[in-house]
Amino acid sequence: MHKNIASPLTLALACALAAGTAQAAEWNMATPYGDASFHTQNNKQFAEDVAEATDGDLSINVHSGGSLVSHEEIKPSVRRGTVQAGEIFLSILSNEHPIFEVDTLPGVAGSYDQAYELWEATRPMIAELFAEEGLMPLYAVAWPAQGIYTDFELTDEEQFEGLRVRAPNINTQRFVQNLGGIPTETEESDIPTAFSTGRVDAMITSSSTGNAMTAWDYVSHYTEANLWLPKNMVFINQRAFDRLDEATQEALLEAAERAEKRGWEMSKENNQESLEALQENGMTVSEPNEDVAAALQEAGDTLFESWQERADEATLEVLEDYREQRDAN
Ligand code: PCA
Repeated sequence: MHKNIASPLTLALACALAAGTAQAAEWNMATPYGDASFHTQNNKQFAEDVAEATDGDLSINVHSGGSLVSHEEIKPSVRRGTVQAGEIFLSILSNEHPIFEVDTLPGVAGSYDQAYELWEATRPMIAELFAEEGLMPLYAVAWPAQGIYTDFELTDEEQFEGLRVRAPNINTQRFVQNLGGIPTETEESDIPTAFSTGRVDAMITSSSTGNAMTAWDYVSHYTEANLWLPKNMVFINQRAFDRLDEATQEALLEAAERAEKRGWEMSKENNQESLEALQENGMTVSEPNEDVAAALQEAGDTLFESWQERADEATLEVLEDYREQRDAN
């Protein structure tokens, strides 16, 4: 009889073991971008860093290419907590708040340094909005500047007339419209199908996405329009974070900080590599001529004005502060 009654010591040991196992957490991270993307490579490195720093107490499985949930379902899923971490193209949230589209506005941040300053200036507001939904941003990384892919040499603004252009978000669609083109929003992973089925003639995206999606199969020219440097942001479910012990939380935040730094460097390097890859595969890469540059400027000005009309006071102020600081540097 006695044998079946656990001694206090055995009980204590069992509790300790149970607590030990409960501590080891396994998270899923959903991203819409494929394995060829430097963002995905950075996220995988982040997951490795976390596993190593926590001795396996927190492991994060990165599900790339929209394989876990679709792009638009990533934020809702992380909010519900069915997925613990996610990465999105921040400006797909433009319908929710104008702060989410400031990184797809022309004339705001045209270099990596400025894009990073813009992130620092907007981060508090973005973090606050995410916190209201029980979400916590971890890091954001810019894509290389956006340019224009066509299957002809872009020399003249008239060429935009009626051109069906793939765009990654609403603001870029507005921009295409301002140029006289017909925009279609298409996920990165759907780019090859959009071209092969003849749904689009051209696209706006970065050197990186052009390279990852083998743009040379569909188009011949890349015009480095240097429109803007939009960002991806990685964020997590706050409750999932709160369930981690303090040391694990710290390790996670520390790895996130490193991922952000590394990501911006990777973006710069990937831009160079991608521009080379485009050319090696027979594409012509050039800067816009005067006529095209003037048309882009005009379409950009209209875009910026319409954003200003949509934006509330607090958001305008954040942008104004950023611009003052930028111009003082
Ligand atoms: N690549 C992503 C977002 C911006 C970019 O450079 C895309 O085109 O979908």
